[in-house]
Amino acid sequence: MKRSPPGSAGLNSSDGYAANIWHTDQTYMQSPPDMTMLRALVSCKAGGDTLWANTAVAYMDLPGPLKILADNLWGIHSSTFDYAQVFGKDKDNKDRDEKWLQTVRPTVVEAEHPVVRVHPETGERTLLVGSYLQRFVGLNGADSRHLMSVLQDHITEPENTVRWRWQAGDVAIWDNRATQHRAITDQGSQLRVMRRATLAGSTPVGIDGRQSRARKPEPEAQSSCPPPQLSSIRGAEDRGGSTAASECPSISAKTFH
Ligand SMILES: O=C(O)CCC(=O)C(=O)O
Ligand SMILES: [Fe+2]
Repeated sequence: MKRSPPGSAGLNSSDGYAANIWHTDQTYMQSPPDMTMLRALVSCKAGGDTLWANTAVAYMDLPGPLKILADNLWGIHSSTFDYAQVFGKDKDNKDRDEKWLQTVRPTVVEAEHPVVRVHPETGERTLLVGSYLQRFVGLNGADSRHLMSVLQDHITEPENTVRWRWQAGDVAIWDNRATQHRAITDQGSQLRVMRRATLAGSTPVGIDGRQSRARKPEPEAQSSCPPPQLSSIRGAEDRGGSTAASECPSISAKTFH
């Protein structure tokens, strides 16, 4: 199984970008991170909470016909989608967003995943969609968007979420194989500074045993990436830099959402 490189990065509200659309981290990778850790360095007096949704319970609670539909779907996830372009502070500044995207994601990375993933440790079925999903295999963009919002609505039902109000020093660790999350950017001009790190991930497997596959870059190019070095997380955080070789798809400190 291919494993993605781990990474670490800082998130500073003064940069004007926030991860404020529901997503599972880095699903454009063939092997998205298994776990993400987020630590608050500077928290807000009010606002700036984070929400998580349980994608295993969401699948379990789907009505039968929707389960059958989801069981048979695969999704194409792409790094070209960037939530910050939609909800960034300066959302009309396309030039700046384009440049930012070029810097943090110079390589377009795409992967095909089963919509229903079998959790490698618990055996639960989880829904693998989120904001990097561009379309479903065999469906056009319009149909994909409708269907995606049906699934997302189930995933993000309030009963299926938890919300954390951050205090400086808090650390959250989540299973990226069974959750989605998003920031709530209601802190106004208050500073919010976070540090994050991801752990290398395993390749998702669908209910029929088929594994996710890389679409871009070509699988050969991806396989030349070095194996993950968990010990490099700390060093990268200190440098504010990347843990992966520059030609590898999961490249820069700001790509890891
Ligand atoms: O800033 C947040 O609350 C969420 C950040 C996020 O999406 C992540 O660290 O993966
Ligand atoms: Fe994220």
